[in-house]
Amino acid sequence: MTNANQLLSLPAHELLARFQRDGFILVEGLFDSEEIDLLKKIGRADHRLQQEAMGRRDGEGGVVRLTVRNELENNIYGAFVRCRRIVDTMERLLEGEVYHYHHKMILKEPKVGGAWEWHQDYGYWYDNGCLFPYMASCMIAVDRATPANGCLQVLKGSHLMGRIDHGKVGDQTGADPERVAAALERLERVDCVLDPGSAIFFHSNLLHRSDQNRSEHPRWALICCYNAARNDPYKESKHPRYHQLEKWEDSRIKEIGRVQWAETQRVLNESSRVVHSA
Ligand SMILES: O=C(O)CCC(=O)C(=O)O
Repeated sequence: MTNANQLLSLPAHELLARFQRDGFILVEGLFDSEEIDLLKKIGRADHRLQQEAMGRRDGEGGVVRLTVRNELENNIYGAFVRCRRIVDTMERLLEGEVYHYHHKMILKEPKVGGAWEWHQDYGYWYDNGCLFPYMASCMIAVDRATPANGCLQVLKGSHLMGRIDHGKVGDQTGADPERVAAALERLERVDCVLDPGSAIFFHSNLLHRSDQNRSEHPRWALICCYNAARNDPYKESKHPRYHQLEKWEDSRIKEIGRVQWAETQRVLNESSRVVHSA
């Protein structure tokens, strides 16, 4: 695993060569403890985030829950999506300007969090008018992710297979099981064990999945998804066409997060005072 300093100082061609060979880059400690604590505290207290979460049945009797957003607000989620640490890296990996395609919080709760079938993100995004797989995501661990709580699993090098046909599995769309089985015999499966604040950048054609969360521990993750500006979709779809992404300095995460957390606490205290005095 690369640590954040090594990542930022790697020559562009080395980083790119690794991404092109494996289809992913794991980065330890991309965000520090204050940054990730703010994201966790704000997310856990965010009723709107949780109310707007949608459930998708997983075909194994579980349900995955996630909140997907196309819009960026002046809040901590927006600060992560816009931060240079992610966006500049994405631009190195996708070899040019990127824009925000969407972001999502995965809410994999203890005991009930559902599984994800093997899929490629481009298996879904292909239908959105994106001609090329010049798309990638950065998944940031909010909680520690391990095999026990259903961490992400990836099939190293599988992005080189190109886009695989996808079909329905439960409410999800999964990659053709016959090709996945053959790939599993040939490629290395990697469990992405991540501490809070660590992250994985991954190619949109990389096969990935995760198990249900049968543990006592939540496994939340923020996934920021980008498309290359030169891959502007040829038609409207549920995710946006090209629009310029305003990049923010990394320091904005703490600045905005501290203010948002103070406001969140004020509202929480206010409502607990109302409940107690009722
Ligand atoms: O969180 C996970 O386990 C997988 C999420 C995922 O694959 C996705 O959102 O496309």
